[in-house]
Amino acid sequence: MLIYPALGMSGTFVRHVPIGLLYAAIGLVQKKYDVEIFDCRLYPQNWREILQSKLSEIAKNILAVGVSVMSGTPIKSAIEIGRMVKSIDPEIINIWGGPHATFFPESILENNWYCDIVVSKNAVSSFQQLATALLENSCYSNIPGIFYKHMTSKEIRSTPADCSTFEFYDYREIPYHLISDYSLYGQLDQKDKIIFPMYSALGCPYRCSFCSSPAEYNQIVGPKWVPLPVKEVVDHIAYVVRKYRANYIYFIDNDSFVDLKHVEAIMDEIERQGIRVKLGFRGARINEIKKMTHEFIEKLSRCGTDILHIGAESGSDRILDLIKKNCTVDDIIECNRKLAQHTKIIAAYNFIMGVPTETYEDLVATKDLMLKLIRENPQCLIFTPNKFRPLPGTELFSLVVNTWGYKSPQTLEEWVQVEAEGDYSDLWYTQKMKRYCDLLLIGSYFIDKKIFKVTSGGSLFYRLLRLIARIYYPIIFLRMYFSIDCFFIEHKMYKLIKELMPRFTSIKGNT
Ligand code: B12
Ligand code: SF4
Repeated sequence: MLIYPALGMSGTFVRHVPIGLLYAAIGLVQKKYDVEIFDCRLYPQNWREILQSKLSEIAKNILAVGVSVMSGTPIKSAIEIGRMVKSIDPEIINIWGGPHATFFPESILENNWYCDIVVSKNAVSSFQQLATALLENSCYSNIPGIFYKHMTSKEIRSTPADCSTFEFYDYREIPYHLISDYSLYGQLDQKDKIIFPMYSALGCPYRCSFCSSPAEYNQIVGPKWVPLPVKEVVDHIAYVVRKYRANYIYFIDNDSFVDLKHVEAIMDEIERQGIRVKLGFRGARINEIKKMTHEFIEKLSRCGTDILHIGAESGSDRILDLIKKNCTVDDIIECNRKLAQHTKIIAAYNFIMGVPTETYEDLVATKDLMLKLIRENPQCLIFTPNKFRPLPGTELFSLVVNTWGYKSPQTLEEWVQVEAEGDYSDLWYTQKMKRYCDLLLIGSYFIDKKIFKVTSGGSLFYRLLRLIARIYYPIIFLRMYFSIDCFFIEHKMYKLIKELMPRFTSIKGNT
């Protein structure tokens, strides 16, 4: 049984198809093993009871439970799942995979009795070999990318993963049939959207100093960014449109626009095949948008693109330089003006805050940039800024270790706190900066009036949110404009709401 855990605040608004689990299942389905997927996010209020009874019912037939784990809040529910599984039947093997397992496998096994094996990195083939070894009761210690505790010594042992190539599977191998109802997935209250996440390219050639990708692709032999064959991408789109009535494709590439000709060829093929579908891209950089012509953007728009997630990151040239974004603040402004002319495409900006050496003035510059982007492109979105987290293997990690003696979280419980919206503050945050980060966080929810742009307000939940946004907008605008972060009771209220929110779901208006 493969399980997707409950997520934190971001999971309240976005619930995309758990393709990490579908990919992990590829090798198992090839071998004709029985695989079932359980997605805790579908039952926000009572996933524990439902899972408990399901597991109890079929415990004797379960060889292993596999959980997909991202860093942060998902770890909390993954721990609960592990404990539940072991309390039902200690013989069931509990395996963790996913991004946290890939980046920090040891943190999962140390001092934890509820997880037996971790599968890191290119997981499809390793997971298949592991399942076979477990079924045949044979040794799994030589399978690449596996971490486990030695039976007697309890020492953590591992076999290096083979990371010299990207893991690529033909779309026909993805076992989409393991999910019975795709209409349960989506985002916000966008009821009519059937969203399918998909790759158009793998890897990333850039070296942003805060990001885990450069370390992740370090061992790849050859190019660090590989575009998938155009025909394969578009046939994949046509397949999910035809078979699962998908009407929205989210390209989850780290970066889709390294080679503009590749994207253009995909658009041409979509037009040639006459596929009617909306498209979203989550990986776009300013230096790439700078190269886009109006004709190129028009083609994106004509073929259905309605959103580009763009890494703007900071309003300070010094910080942009430090994090290696290959762009200046003026470039960001110029690109925003260019995109503003294409009204069907929303420019959605990501920001990062709390970067080491960032000053209060840098944060104010970021706020000024946010306001300018909205002023000059009223339809743009400002995503909630990510709080900088030092990830081992990144360039900035060495800086914070050497300068501030930073130690990364050691236990899983500590990793739970490492959330983009978390309340943790690192050694280089002054109280003044921390307060300002809180202002930017709360401000980002309201300042672009996103609730009116991306939701229909059809359900009670979203009608209420819209009302709150309408009343609060003038207050947060003044706070941001004049940088007033004192008596910030809104942040305290936000923290309270954040605790309660994940118990409910507001996806597609179901609360
Ligand atoms: C879509 C997405 C989301 C979605 C959630 C996904 C969903 N199903 O709804 C949303 C929007 C909610 C989200 C939120 C966040 N995300 Co996100 N997200 C992604 C994204 C773009 C795609 C994930 C995906 O589907 N990948 C495709 C699948 C095939 O890959 P995969 O999940 O890694 O699965 C493979 C292996 O990990 C493994 N595997 C997966 N599960 C399992 C289970 C078992 C048992 C086994 C054996 C193997 C296995 O098998 C697969 C094939 O090898 C990735 C970037 C990327 N391109 O991967 C970031 C990424 C996963 N996110 C990231 C981050 C930082 C975040 C946020 C903190 C961002 C934020 N500002 O809030 C939040 C955190 C959420 C939380 N803590 O609750 C980081 C990971 C950080 C980490 N250490 O966990 C990534 C890698 C982006 C990056 N480079 O920084 N995210
Ligand atoms: S932030 Fe984006 S562009 Fe930069 S290295 Fe990471 S994945 Fe690549």
